[in-house]
Amino acid sequence: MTLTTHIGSFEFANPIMNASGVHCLSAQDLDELAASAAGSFITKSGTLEARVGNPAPRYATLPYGSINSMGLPNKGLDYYIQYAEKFQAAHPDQPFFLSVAGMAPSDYVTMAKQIQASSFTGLTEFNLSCPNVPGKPQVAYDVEATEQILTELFKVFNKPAGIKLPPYFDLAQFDAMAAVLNRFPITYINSINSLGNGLMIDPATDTTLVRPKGGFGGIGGAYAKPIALANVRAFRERLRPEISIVGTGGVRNGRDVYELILCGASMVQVATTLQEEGLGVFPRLLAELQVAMAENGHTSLTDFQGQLHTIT
Ligand code: FMN
Repeated sequence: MTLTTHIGSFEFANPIMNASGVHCLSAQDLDELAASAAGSFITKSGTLEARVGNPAPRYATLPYGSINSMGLPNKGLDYYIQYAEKFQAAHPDQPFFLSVAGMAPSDYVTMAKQIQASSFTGLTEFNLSCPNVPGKPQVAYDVEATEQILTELFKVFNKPAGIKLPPYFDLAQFDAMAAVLNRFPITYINSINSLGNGLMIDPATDTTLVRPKGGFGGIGGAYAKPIALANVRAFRERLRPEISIVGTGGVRNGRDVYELILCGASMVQVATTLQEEGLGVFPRLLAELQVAMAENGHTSLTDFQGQLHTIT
């Protein structure tokens, strides 16, 4: 059985990795991911300046997942570019992902120029979907703003690029966003970011579980799974076949990984379950994925990737 997968021209030994935001803030975190069973890793979304993020409590474990309002705490883009250059030089055969997020539309172009000028040749993920920075909307809910950002970005950037998207809920949104994405030289999309602006209440105190934004926060974990499957499937049906999909959201076991691939994902990311379980989640998910594949008679990911059956 082989678990090899591809995003653009990059090959990975297996399709399971962290999602940006969990176990990826510092060089030590990233080194630990790189040495783990994961097929690749991605950095925390870096912003132009380092950020401390929102006041605590800003993460809570829920019965079926998590709520977070971290507010993009990170060490700043320079830190992650330096890490990426150094790691790449030491491990040229281990491709990985650099995530970046803008505080304003112009930030994306500034960051793209910096990465373009660096020696990093891996995959850059432009996060257009963070729900947790007070006063900043999730850019990719605005089709025109997204198109403008991508237009400016691809004038200065020609390295492999991915776009992290928020969850969409209406087929017209998939049509509109896919039409825009298809016009740009995008290597992959990543669906989905957290379900933005959920609210959870502590029954003992009638109080919100997180402090920022009056308790509103991004929801991850099992709550996100059906939405993630639908987003991966809907984009796979609409995007140019050369644009790969990273499926993120709701992964708790190997069958969840299998289903995201069945919907069209080439790579699968895990946030909440990694946060709850630690790095041991990767060998567990890999073993469970192989069981799910064997049960269905598959020996490689391409045997079933994108081959969801529907009822006719
Ligand atoms: N997504 C990003 O693109 N950039 C981030 O910096 C980021 N930070 C996160 C921090 C935490 C604590 C969590 C739980 C999620 C964060 N996310 C971020 C979203 C995750 O990458 C992921 O898209 C989302 O949680 C859904 O996956 P899950 O169901 O496995 O949690």
